Amino acid sequence: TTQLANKRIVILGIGITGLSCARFLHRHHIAFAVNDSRAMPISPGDFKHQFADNTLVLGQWDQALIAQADVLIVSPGIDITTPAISHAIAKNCDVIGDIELFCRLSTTPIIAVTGSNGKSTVVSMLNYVGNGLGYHVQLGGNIGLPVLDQIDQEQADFIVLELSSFQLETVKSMKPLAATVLNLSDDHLDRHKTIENYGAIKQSIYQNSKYVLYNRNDNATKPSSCYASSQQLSFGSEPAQTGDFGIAELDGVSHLMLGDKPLCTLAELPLQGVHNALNYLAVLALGKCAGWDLTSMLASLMTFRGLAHRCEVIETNDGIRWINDSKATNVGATLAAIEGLSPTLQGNKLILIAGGDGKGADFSPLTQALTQHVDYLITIGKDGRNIASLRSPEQAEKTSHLDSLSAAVKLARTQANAGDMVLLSPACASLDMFANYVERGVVFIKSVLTHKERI
Ligand code: UMA
Ligand code: ADP
Repeated sequence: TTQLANKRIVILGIGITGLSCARFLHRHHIAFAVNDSRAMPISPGDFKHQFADNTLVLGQWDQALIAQADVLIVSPGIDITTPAISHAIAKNCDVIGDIELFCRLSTTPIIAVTGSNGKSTVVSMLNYVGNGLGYHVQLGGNIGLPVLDQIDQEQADFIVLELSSFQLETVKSMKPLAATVLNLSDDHLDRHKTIENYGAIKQSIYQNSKYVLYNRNDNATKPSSCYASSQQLSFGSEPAQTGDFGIAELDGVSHLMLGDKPLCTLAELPLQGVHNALNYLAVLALGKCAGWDLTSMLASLMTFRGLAHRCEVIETNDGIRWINDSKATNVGATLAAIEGLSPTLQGNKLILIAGGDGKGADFSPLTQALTQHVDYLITIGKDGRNIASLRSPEQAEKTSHLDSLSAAVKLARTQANAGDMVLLSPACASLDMFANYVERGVVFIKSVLTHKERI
């Protein structure tokens, strides 16, 4: 931490990340100031209690404070191109995030995961498997565990980092042991503007990584030529070459494969759907890069249950398959849910509840799935009508826009019979109607269960 001594440090944002940065600096007796543009993200009394006489400025960007900073530690949700901030940043100011600070201070080998979808699932599986194998593995980043909260603990064997595009924007000196971009689909374009820009930010995770893992089915994840010095390996949904991971039919049964070596059947894996098969392959490939034993990883993966709000089945006794996929906050996740789950319908109906804040995304990649696999579409939220407009004119009677999620559940209940599936997979962020995707998922579950009690 000597590199921070005598520097004027300003933390922008006092959410989960800002608080962890403040706690870290305070633990190390390094002075700092905090600036948050919202009126009351923390009470001044609480701040003083935790951080003594360090400065707190709330309610607006303090351009004078920002202008005199040597180091600016920016929270991921804050766009530094915001004029009030960008104009104030001095030329020689070191603009970083908590992840960059962690990378400068830690020597723990990093397994770094990004992508539009599957990050939390993949990093949770890696954490589960690595610890199950007897390694001391830490988990941090966008999953909601700020890394600086972990840095002063006993050194781990590995740290698994879930990294968002927002976090990658301020990372400069990370040298991962292994890094992957799982996939790329429209997301966060309200901030990153173009898919090309968003993709380039995601690919920066490959910089200085010993091993680079990409998705053969998604060209945007293939490392651009500037990352050619890393050792590359890949995963994909078709048979793979030696050293790569894939899926192959052996005697009519689908298997996860390493080259021509079968690893296990898809049917025996706890998480179903092609997207989850790819997630398993990514975990096995990253674990292999870390030197973890493949057979032990496979055994461990058999007991990993999925995370809540990701294609999660709600237990009811009404015979309807209610699925909570509230974490589907972009088009790619909803497409994966519809395509992954519709083969299990076996002639029954799929009723989809979608909509919310689309974050500037183009919904048209959903058109085929919405017209061919979805029997009844119920939309909600700010951009719900844009999704509804993708249905064909003949489907107008089986397309409704409603103003609440509980009303959507009620309508779904009138449309569904035993065996049918009702899927909440919004393809949108929840922030126009809910605090976050967790609250949206909880409201959905409660509405489904309340309904059940009335039956
Ligand atoms: N703030 C301002 N002005 C602004 C915007 C924010 O002052 O214009 C302040 C807020 O008042 C608040 C603070 O900044 O006090 C919040 O900072 P933040 O938005 O960076 O949120 P954190 O609480 O620090 O959480 C962040 C990630 N949030 C975002 O990227 C938006 C969390 O990911 C992450 O878990 C956490 O750091 C720990 O790493 C959330 C997320 O939605 C789950 N991520 C996106 C996603 O997964 O799609 C990228
Ligand atoms: P992230 O952390 O990237 O948001 P999650 O594991 O939380 O990823 O899953 C988010 C959403 O994406 C869920 O709806 C989930 O079902 C879906 N999903 C998970 N893995 C994939 C994948 N490999 N491809 C597409 N969608 C996926």
